[in-house]
Amino acid sequence: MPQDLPSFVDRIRKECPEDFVMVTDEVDPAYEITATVVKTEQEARKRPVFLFENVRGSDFPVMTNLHASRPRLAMAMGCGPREMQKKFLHAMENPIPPREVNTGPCKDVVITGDAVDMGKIPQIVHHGGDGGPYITAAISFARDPKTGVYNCAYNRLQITGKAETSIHLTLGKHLWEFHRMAEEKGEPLQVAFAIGVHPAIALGSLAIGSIDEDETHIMGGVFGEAMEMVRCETLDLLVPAHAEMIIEGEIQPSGRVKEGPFGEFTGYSLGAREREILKVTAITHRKGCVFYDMSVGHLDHMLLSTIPMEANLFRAVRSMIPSVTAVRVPSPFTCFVSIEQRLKGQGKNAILSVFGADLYMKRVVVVDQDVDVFDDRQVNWAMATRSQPDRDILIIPGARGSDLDPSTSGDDGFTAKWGVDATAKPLLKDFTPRHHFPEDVWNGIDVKKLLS
Ligand SMILES: Cc1cc2nc3c(=O)[nH]c(=O)nc-3n(C[C@H](O)[C@H](O)[C@H](O)COP(=O)(O)O)c2cc1C
Ligand SMILES: [Mn+2]
Repeated sequence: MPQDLPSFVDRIRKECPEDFVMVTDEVDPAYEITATVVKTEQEARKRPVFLFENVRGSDFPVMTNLHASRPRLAMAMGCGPREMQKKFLHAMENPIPPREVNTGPCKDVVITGDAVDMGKIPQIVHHGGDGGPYITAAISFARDPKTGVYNCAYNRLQITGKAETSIHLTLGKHLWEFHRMAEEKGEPLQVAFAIGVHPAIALGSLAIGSIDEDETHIMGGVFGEAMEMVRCETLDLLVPAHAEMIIEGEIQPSGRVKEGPFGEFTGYSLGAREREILKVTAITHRKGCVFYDMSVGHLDHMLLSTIPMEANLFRAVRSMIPSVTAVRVPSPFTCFVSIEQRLKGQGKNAILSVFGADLYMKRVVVVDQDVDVFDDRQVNWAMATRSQPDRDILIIPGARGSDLDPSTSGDDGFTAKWGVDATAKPLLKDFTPRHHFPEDVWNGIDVKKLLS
């Protein structure tokens, strides 16, 4: 399977031409790209892939919004939109190690030393109030200083100099932990970033699991074959050979730089913070490289990240409750779970499983299997009619969550968490009955005939 972004976009252009929009007029990288995506979704209810050919101040065209459609993501995974969670779980459980190759398109152009200039890449500002231009689609590749195991994640970079950026490391996440280990020894942490990749790589990087789970193997699992990787120019690291662009650098063991404000995925802008510094040592890219920009906080971002999150949460709940039926992450920090509750107490166990499996989760609602977690009305109905707040709400004070949750402001992610056990008590089969009809009456009504 082709492992690059342009081949996948060519498929979209051929198979669903209405899903691709080329903008040839010059656009301003400040606000105009993100605003175009958001206004198109709001006014026309359309979410095409955009290619802005002519971006002021840069030779690179900019692509965005590729991940804003579940059918497109499903196409990249080679399955239907409803099978994505299962397919991703299969990739997590059947990882395929990468294959090192000698070279690849990401090495067409190699820029090192004084020639490195972050000012040459598009200087994209996403929302009003942002502190400056950001790279929002950079996928980090780094190795555990102790075990050598790779970790991958999206980490945003604010361009702060010719060969310098800040980096946002969520407190308590894996790259943050790597950096802590390196910092303790007074050493920089080598990190390479892939920008502009096939969605299989984007999805794999967002796998949630143990620090020992290697996301490059999960990327292979999603591809269904080993991912091809090449050696960096200035670092002892491998990166995807078919990426559009690679940025190589080192997170400094000391010093911080002002980062932000930035319009976060939560829909809020948080103020400026002091963050770690990345010194850029090389930029390599494909000839004719398209610079990918993630429309941060919008569907491009939100749809992409929910599939890996839901797959992991399903795995976690299933390890405790074999009869789990569905898991959904409908909005930031929130999870809905449905279970076929066989024994009293499994509703609460489902809440505990979710909190144990994902740092970001702060609110969990558990319902019975007759409630569709993909229908918010049904979840609300179950909460209102099957739970008693004094009995069924579980509050966990003083835990750790996302440092980007504005309600923990000032405390950077030190948060309470809450779960609602909205399953029927003691068990659904013993609960007061729902509306139903005698089967022969129901089956005897021919709606098609009535309406014809
Ligand atoms: C577009 C996008 C941007 C993100 N930006 C950041 C970021 O700046 N810092 C961060 O720590 N996580 C960010 N994330 C979330 C991480 O990539 C995600 O939590 C990842 O699974 C963490 O990897 P880990 O579990 O291996 O630590 C972003 C995710 C997406 C989809
Ligand atoms: Mn990880």
